[in-house]
Amino acid sequence: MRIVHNPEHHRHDARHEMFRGRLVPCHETPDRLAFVLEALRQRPVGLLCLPDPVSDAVLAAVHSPRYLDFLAGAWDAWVALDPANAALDILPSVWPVRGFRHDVVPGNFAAQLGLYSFDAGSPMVAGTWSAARAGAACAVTAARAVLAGERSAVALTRPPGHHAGPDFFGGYCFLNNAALAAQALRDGGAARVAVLDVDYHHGNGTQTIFDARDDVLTVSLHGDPMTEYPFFLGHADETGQGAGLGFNLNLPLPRGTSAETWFDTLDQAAQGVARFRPEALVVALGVDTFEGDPISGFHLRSADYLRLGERLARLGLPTVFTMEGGYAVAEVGTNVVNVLQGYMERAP
Ligand code: Q9C
Ligand code: ZN
Repeated sequence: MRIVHNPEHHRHDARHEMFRGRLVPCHETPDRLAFVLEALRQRPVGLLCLPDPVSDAVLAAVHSPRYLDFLAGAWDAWVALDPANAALDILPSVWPVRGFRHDVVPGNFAAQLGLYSFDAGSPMVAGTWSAARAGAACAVTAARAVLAGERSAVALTRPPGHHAGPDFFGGYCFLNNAALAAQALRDGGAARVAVLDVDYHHGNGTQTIFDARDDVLTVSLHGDPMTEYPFFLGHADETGQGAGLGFNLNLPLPRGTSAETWFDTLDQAAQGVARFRPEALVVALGVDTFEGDPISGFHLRSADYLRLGERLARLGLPTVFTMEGGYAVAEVGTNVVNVLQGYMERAP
């Protein structure tokens, strides 16, 4: 197993996210990844390596050029609004809802922020673009390792990616690492690729990116969006659009769902993947399904992540993992490495 880790991740280190009328400390912090690296030092389930750089064209296969330009220039534009902004995180506060124009990019940077985002909980700082871009490189490098014959590879990175769409950020995500890995697998010759998202939250960005395509199946099991973030997508009746009809599977579960029910639902997700007969698999691996997670509501325990890894290996597919959520920081390392160890015990 090749483990591609992001040497720039610590540069994405924001202070506050907006939550119900106040700024609260960020959940998505650099120590999340430090704990995974520490757990890997104690249990070396794979070979650690660094990413190869990624070209603009590779990013543009998933994200719109105007969105990529916006991200690349965001920090400078923020400081240009007011030099005092250099001491503040970037957060949006105005959005173009139904009836507003999305085709005209406003000149005002605060307005651009709203055009390209869907929440005020995903701050950007000076190093966010470097960190996100190096993370995308991890995803593509991991996919290419699998194309070159590795059985499995991991994009061990943050910020996470599965909420980021073709031209928007949110949910702590800026570039969709799982989608970039899936696209790299397609471009490298895999005829059909499945993305299986096991994060607590619906993978809305990945679903949107591949919604009209029949070459990438997207499957997500997650907290029911009626009550859980990201709220506005992730229902069971979303099955794809146009040529992609029948190639999206959502399995929403109520907050409070037990590990037993979650694993039964994982079996349904795995059956959906197997029916598609993919040539490769991308696992969007969030461990915010953990019982101790501060922002989520499922009840998996640390030992359950070994089982999850075994279940994923049983699909018998070349696999790329991308690291998504998980905010019980001290346990994130154990839980992520448990998945990888469980996988390796069955698919060395
Ligand atoms: N005060 C991922 O797991 N809202 N994103 C949380 C908590 C946003 C989660 C509010 C949750 C986003 C990748
Ligand atoms: Zn999540």
